[in-house]
Amino acid sequence: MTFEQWMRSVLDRVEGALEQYLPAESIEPAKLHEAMRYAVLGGGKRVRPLLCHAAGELTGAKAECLDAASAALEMIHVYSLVHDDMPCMDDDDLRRGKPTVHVKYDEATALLVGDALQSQAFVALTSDVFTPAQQAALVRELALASGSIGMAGGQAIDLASVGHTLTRPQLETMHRLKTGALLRAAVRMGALTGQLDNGGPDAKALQALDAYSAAVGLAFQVVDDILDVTTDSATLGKTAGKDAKDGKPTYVSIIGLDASRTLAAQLRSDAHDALAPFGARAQRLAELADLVVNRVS
Ligand code: GRG
Repeated sequence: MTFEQWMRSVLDRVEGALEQYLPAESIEPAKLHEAMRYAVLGGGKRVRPLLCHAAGELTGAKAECLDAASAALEMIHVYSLVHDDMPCMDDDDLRRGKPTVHVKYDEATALLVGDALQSQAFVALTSDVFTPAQQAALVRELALASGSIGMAGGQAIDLASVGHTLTRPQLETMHRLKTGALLRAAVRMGALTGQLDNGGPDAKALQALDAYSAAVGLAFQVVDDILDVTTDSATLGKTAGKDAKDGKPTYVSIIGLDASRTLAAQLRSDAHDALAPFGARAQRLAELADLVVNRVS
């Protein structure tokens, strides 16, 4: 199977899983469920589900478990986007090429969409496709990655940094939490699902996967900063040039465009190196590192 065919089949599965784990619009409160589905379905690159599936395939996880874990990861990710776009945070009106949730609906609905998606993610993780041990491990992994020592903490640092200069290590810490933690969780949750099936996690393999995730997570952010200044809003599906306009420190503002491109290439190579212990079995993860660095939106 080519990488494109593999991606297509995973993306189809993930779309089906999101359909399955999101409450139907016919269920009351219908407007909230409609808005949750508007936010989640039919858009986005689904990078976290792809990482989860690739890592799970490496450790022999069941596809239906990876679908549920992927749905949970994507719901947490979309909750963060919906809240991040609200006027009290980034105040953006375009996301995934569509009006943001508070523009399409209203602010109270956007707040509730994020809240409810967060809860629904944990409903998916406690579905009966998982054993009780898997449920506990996955819930802990996702809760830690999305809370104050993960994504929400990174967002707090981000908001506090507007208009200030950050050092490169400070910028790195912010991104490690804000975007890196959930990307890392995607890889770990995929891997843990398989390893728990096969009788316990392998610490060495998880260490190698963490090194891979650290490189991919940072590369994702460096590329995001590059695209923010080199690509138009229509291609990005979100407002381009927003970081500079908002006075946000970025890799481009701190080290410049050329050095940012060099850094992204270095991180791609670091990600590949981290996968060496797995050999050809890690092919999909390696291809995903390439995708993250070469993406144009
Ligand atoms: C509100 C608790 C809370 C957290 C928000 C992740 C985040 C924290 C905000 C997103 C803002 C942002 C643009 C971050 C830069 C990197 C990033 C996460 C981009 C969006 O993720 P993609 O590119 O989006 O994976 P798609 O739409 O493809 O899923």
